[in-house]
Amino acid sequence: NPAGDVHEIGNVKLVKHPMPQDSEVKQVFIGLGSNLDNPATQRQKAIQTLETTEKLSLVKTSSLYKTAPVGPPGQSDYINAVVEIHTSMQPLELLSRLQSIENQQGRVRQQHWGARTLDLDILLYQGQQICEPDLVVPHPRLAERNFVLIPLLEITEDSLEIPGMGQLGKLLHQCQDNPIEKLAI
Ligand code: A4P
Ligand code: MG
Repeated sequence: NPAGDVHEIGNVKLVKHPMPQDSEVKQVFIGLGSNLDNPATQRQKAIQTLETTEKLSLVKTSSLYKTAPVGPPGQSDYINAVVEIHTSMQPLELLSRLQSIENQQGRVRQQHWGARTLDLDILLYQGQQICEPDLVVPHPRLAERNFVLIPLLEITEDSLEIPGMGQLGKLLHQCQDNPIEKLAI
């Protein structure tokens, strides 16, 4: 029955409609990175904004990690963290919401992999693989980056399956060591 399951109780008909796909809540992990303009404050502001964003709820937040920069030399250390959210936003809608949060916090795109006030990357979206011009999920460089894998492991588990890449614990084992320090705050 395309209109949903029909159950009859006495002479009362109950129709159970399937939830429309778009309103389903998805489990998503987001990577935060900042190395400009007081990174710890940037991360705090970003989390506050996420907490008050519609169609999104914050589930878990990793510790802050101080990490050595990957990319152009001469940049300051980064602060990295990972958060788990539940959202009913579709992937591209979420991406554009995250980009507007980046812009709101003064993100200026200059150099590829260059210094930034705030970078919000979609690491994982409900176990899905997405390959669109503006969005690739899982984040393609996730497995090379201990500053993503370590905070992700802190709020998940070794056995987490990264679609197309393998288990989180194994990826971390194979990943190159880049200086990283867990902060007590
Ligand atoms: N895009 C595609 N897939 C995604 C995704 N899964 N999540 C597109 C977010 N965006 C995604 O990103 C460029 C474009 O990627 C976006 O327009 C979006 O459509 P951007 O944030 O504008 O530019 P970017 O961040 O400079 O480029 P990119 O390639 O995303 O850089 P990465 O890979 O994020 O690296 N070192 C340390 N220690 N810690 C860091 O956090 N981050 C970077 C940036 C370099 N070095 C670092 C760190
Ligand atoms: Mg980015």
